[in-house]
Amino acid sequence: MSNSTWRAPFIVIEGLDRSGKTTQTANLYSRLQDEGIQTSLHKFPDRTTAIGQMINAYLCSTSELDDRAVHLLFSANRWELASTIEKTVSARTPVICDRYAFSGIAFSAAKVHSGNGQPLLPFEWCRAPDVGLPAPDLVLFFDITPEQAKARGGYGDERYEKEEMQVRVREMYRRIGEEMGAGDAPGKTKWVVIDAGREREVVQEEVWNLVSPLVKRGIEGPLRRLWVE
Ligand code: DGP
Repeated sequence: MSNSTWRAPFIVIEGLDRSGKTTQTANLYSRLQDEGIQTSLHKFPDRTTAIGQMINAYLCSTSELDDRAVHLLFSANRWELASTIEKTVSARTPVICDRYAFSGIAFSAAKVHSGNGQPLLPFEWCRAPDVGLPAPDLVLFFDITPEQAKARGGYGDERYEKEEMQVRVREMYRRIGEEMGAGDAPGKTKWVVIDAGREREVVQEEVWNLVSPLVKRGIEGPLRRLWVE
C-alpha cells in the first residue's frame, strides 16, 4: 500500500447462528494482530449504543417492537458506524465486521405470519434502508446445515434461534449470495460461501487464505456503496 489511492479492505463475516462465525472472527482478528496488522473489529448488532440496547431488549424478548420498527433499528445501528468504517479503511486500517446488512435482509425477510406462513416483509423492503452503506470488498458467508447446528448443541434462547427460522434465513442468504454474484470483477464485493460444518482448524485456514492476501495487498480505489450502481 504505497500511494494515496490505496486503502485497507473492508471485510464482512456473515453466517447462520451456530456456524462458529463469532469464534472464527475472533481467531482471524488475533492472527492479524499477531502478524502486526492492526485491525478494527466491529460486531453488529452493536449492543453498546442507545439503538443497540433497544435491539438487545428485543432479541432477549424483554421488549416487543413492531417488525418494521426493529428492522429499521438494526439498519440505523449500522448507519451509526458507516462514517467510522470509511475513515478507518481510508487511514489504511482493515475493518472486519461480524454481521452486516446481509443479516438485516436475511433475518427480517425470513419472518413469516404465524397464521398462514406467508412472508411478513418483502425482500426489497428489507434491503432498502441499507442501500448506500459502505460496501464490503469481501463477504465470507459461514454456511451450516440445520442438522449440523443441532449436532453442535442446537440453538440458544434468543428470538430468532429456532430451527424453522434458521432454515428460512439460510434460504435468504442463498438468494442474497446469488444476487451478489461471485464478485470476481474488480471493484465488486466478492461473496464466498464457507462450509462451516468442517473442523475448526480447516475453516480457520480457509478464512486466513482468503483474508490475508487482501489485507497485505490493500485495495485500490475508494469504498463503494452497497446496491448503488
Ligand atoms: P448475534 O449477536 O450475531 O448472535 O446476532 C443476534 C441475532 O440478531 C441473530 O439471531 C441474528 C440477528 N440479526 C443480526 N443482524 C440483524 C438485522 O440486521 N436484522 C434482523 N432482523 N436480525 C438481525
